[in-house]
Amino acid sequence: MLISIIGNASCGKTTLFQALSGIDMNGRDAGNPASITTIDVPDERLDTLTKIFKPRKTVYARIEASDTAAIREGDAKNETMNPKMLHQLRFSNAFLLVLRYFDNGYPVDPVGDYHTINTEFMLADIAQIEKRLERIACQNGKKDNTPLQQEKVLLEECLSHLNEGRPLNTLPTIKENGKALRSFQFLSEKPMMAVINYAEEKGRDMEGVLAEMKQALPGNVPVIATCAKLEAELALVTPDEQAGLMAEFGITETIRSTIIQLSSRTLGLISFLTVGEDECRAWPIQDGMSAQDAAGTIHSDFYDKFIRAETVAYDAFIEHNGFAGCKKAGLWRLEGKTYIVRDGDILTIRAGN
Ligand SMILES: Nc1nc2c(ncn2[C@@H]2O[C@H](COP(=O)(O)OP(=O)(O)O)[C@@H](O)[C@H]2O)c(=O)[nH]1
Ligand SMILES: [Mg+2]
Repeated sequence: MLISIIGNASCGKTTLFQALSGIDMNGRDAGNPASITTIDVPDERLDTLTKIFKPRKTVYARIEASDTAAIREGDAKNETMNPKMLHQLRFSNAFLLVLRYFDNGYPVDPVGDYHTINTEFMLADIAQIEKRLERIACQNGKKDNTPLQQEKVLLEECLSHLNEGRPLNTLPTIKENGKALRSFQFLSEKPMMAVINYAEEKGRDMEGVLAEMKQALPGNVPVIATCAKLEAELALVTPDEQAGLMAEFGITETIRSTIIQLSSRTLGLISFLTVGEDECRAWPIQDGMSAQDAAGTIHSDFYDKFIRAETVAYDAFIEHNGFAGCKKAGLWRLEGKTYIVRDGDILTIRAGN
């Protein structure tokens, strides 16, 4: 799962990247699309299982976060978006939009900044759809082709939605026809989270600002607030110093932790767990995934040759002291292909040879 940090110039993207990654970005190539970090998702269940199984390796669910260059008004129309960056944006799973709320000499206008970027994304999608529709029109002249016709109908629906100034993540057709349209990687289809980046003033009450932003931005864009500059410093100091600074500034949870949780929610992710002496691991999957699909995330062979998933809920495993206790209590199950995996299921996949 890749989350790209986006925003306009000097809104604090690289500063927030430092807060998330703990990498000192001072003097580094700001906005280099290659600035990418892997974040382990903390999981107390996995910590407990690690104590029990003492495996050689513990692997947490992971999220990747990436810094990007600024997106400017006119980028889509003028095709001035760096192709490497556009490629990275298209392959992101979600966006973390930084909205500047500190004074840097330019007017503070977070809602306007949101609309600027949202508009660029919609224009980029419009350009992509129009190109594709032109190609379909050329091919269609030759012979009637039903899949192409269906694609055309879908794309025209997307286009008219965009032409009304609405991003594709508000179009129900997109969800229903996700597979047919996935290869386009539309920018305005991807989930967006907004981070209000405010100046470091001690004890500043951001609740009012947050409430105002939640009103002003679309309902499907969750909004959080932070002082990225302060958080970027927190990410580089020792845990003791961090605790001291957090107390001094009244920060109860780091932005890193808030963003990890918000990203998992926004992406609809849950984790199933695998255990053993070799490895204990959390596997992030989309909520609603079947046991066979979940098995496929471990190995494609597990998908192809899936037989059953031995399944125990984490809570039951703890309460009944392991697999044997769960078997006795009737809480050890053999689930088939279509079983919908739940968050915290401990799975052992049985597959054929
Ligand atoms: N006052 C204040 N300045 C910030 C904050 N976050 C970033 N800045 C400053 O804004 C400038 C641009 O930040 P940077 O992270 O490089 O922005 P980017 O262009 O979006 O990557 C730098 O001088 C930062 O120190 C903040 O929370 N408060
Ligand atoms: Mg930058």
